[in-house]
Amino acid sequence: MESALTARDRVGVQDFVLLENHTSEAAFIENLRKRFKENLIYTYIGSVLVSVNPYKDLEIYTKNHMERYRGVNFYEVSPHVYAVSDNSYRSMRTERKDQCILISGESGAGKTEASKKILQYYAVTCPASDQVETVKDRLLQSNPVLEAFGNAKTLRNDNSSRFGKYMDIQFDFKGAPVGGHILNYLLEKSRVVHQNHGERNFHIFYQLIEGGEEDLLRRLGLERNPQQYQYLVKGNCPKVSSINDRSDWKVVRKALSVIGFSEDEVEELLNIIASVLHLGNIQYGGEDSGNAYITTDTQIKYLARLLGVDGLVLKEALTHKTIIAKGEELKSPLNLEQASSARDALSKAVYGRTFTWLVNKINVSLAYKTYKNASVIGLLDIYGFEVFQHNSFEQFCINYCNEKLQQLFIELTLKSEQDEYEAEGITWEPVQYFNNKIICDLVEEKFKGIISILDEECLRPGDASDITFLEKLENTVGGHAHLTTHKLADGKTRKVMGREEFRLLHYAGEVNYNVNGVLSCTHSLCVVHPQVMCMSDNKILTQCFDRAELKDSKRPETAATQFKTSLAKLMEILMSKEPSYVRCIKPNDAKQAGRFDDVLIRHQVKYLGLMENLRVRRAGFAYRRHYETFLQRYKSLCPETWPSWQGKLADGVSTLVKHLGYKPEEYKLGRSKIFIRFPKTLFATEDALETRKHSLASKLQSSWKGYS
Ligand code: AOV
Ligand code: MG
Repeated sequence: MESALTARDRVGVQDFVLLENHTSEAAFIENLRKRFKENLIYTYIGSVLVSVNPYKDLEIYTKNHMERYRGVNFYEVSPHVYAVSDNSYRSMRTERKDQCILISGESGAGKTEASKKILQYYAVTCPASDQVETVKDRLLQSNPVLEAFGNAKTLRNDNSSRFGKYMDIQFDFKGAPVGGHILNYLLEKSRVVHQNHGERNFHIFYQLIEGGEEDLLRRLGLERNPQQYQYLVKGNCPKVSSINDRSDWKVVRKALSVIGFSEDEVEELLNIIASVLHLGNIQYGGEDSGNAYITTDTQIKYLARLLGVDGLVLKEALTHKTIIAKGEELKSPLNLEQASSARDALSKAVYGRTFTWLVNKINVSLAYKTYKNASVIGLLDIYGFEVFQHNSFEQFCINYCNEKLQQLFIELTLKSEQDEYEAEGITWEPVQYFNNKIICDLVEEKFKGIISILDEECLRPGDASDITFLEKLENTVGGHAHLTTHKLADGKTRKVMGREEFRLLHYAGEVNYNVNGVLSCTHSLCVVHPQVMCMSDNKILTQCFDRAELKDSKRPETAATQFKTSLAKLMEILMSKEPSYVRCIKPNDAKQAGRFDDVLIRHQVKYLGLMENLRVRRAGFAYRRHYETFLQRYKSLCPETWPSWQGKLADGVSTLVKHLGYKPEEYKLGRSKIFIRFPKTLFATEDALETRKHSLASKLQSSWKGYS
């Protein structure tokens, strides 16, 4: 049998705090690599779980595995996302404190997969009743539905989340999951009308076209060929080898009915999806400078039928703009370019609002009657940090969201660590962090943050444009250490950057953002669309486009401010709960199994602040354990504590470590835990335990031989 020492050589340590050289980044990466090679994708830093995406299915998510982690102490089993799930669950039950699990990492690192594993763990291991079975099913089935409508293939990830998601799982007093609630954050709507090369629109479009039954497609006026649709051809990537749209379609259809969608509702939902495709195929005639007219009447006919609106009214809305002045409606014709963007704006609005409707509908189906008495575990799975060749307003929001999450991580890990040392009465030295608050402030500060400046330009009447926004940015925050524009201080221009770009130095790296279209992106919808859409016969659309909105003359909030406000609320929710962390790492950019790209991984280790995290965790003491746990595990090594210790736990531990020969400088006894300074001390004890087990086993064997 392999000794504990050689096993450590081969598979590394399962908690980074046990590394001999804990300040060495090289040692950190080496440990990750060793484990990754052995398919050990999980490693702890104390209680933080680090996960490396294996890009292949591992046999570690079976029911047996789940059982192994159920009710077992964190450190007694190998690191796993189930251990984190179980730990949160038990804290919720025993300490009666709401929990949250925060999953972070860049696009493609494995956040969504981790969140699904956690949900599955609860669905399988938590107590259940008949009614609970339905809730469990609905919780699980909400995933394929939301992914169909809110995920898409990007260059970074074949199943990339294009919306942020925070999900509360509610448990009753018996610890059974009884309900849930989902908050969604800013869907990347621009994808509905445009995709970068090599990317796709949202999965649902392809699923419907590939998987939809013949008569369904006929009713919707769709052909079974994605290439026919302008909104699906921009990325030139209709098929993805890792995705089976046809079978996914079946999964989604089934999920919709498990969640409780009626046949009528599904029909109306699909009418909307088909309408978006028809909208995309509307073509205009007319000169650039002249008035646009619609040349594709078939599309209008389908749209009128599917949406239940009058064809002429729709045509008018797609070629004219309506201004209400002094209570009177004034209509003026649009030119070609304006008309196309009016069409695209309508498509984005329809899709975006339908998505929100979908989330609300799922929430109704997950609602738990006596929510107030429930305990909660919140799961946060957002879109990860991403950089593309072309980054727009939406990437800006996605990356800003990641900044906020990193900020939360910094504040909470630092704080909770400090609290623990204080609570246990142990002195320690604070560790220096790179604090990304400076970047969060640059984005969100009142009056001089980027969002404030954007708002100002959005709401300013007159000549405001994307470029005046950029100029204002230059004038207000041009000198900021984390922001660059193409203008240099001496008036010259920077070659590496376009005229329409600004660059942010994020905690995770540099990103150039293009301001082209940013103003129209953040502006609210012009009034004509709600007007047409509330006339629709489609019940979903009448719920999405409310007549009341037409009367509301208040200045609408911009999309940027709405996003900022919703993030602030999210941070409040998370702060009110006890957090656990899963830090996901992407091993390579090729989405390939077995490839461990050093440079890429080192970069992530750096910006996720894992080394600092480790240093804080090690500040003084590598390891800590509750007296009870420590005694339970090692009591067999000391005749005085074995088989059971009668006195106080602290005295038992004290007796045990003295017997083991721990020197006073090697450990400290806190109020409820023992703190061990060096990993080697614990290793020696682990090895002693191993040796004892072996000698017991061989004694047992030889005594059996005596009988035979
Ligand atoms: P993300 O959520 O972090 O990216 P995903 O969770 O979607 O990333 O993971 C991307 C892909 O990696 C998945 O589709 C799987 O193929 C694979 N993968 C991830 N985790 C595992 C695992 N534990 N076991 C096997 N395969 C895995 V984004 O949503 O783009 O930020 O916005
Ligand atoms: Mg995701």
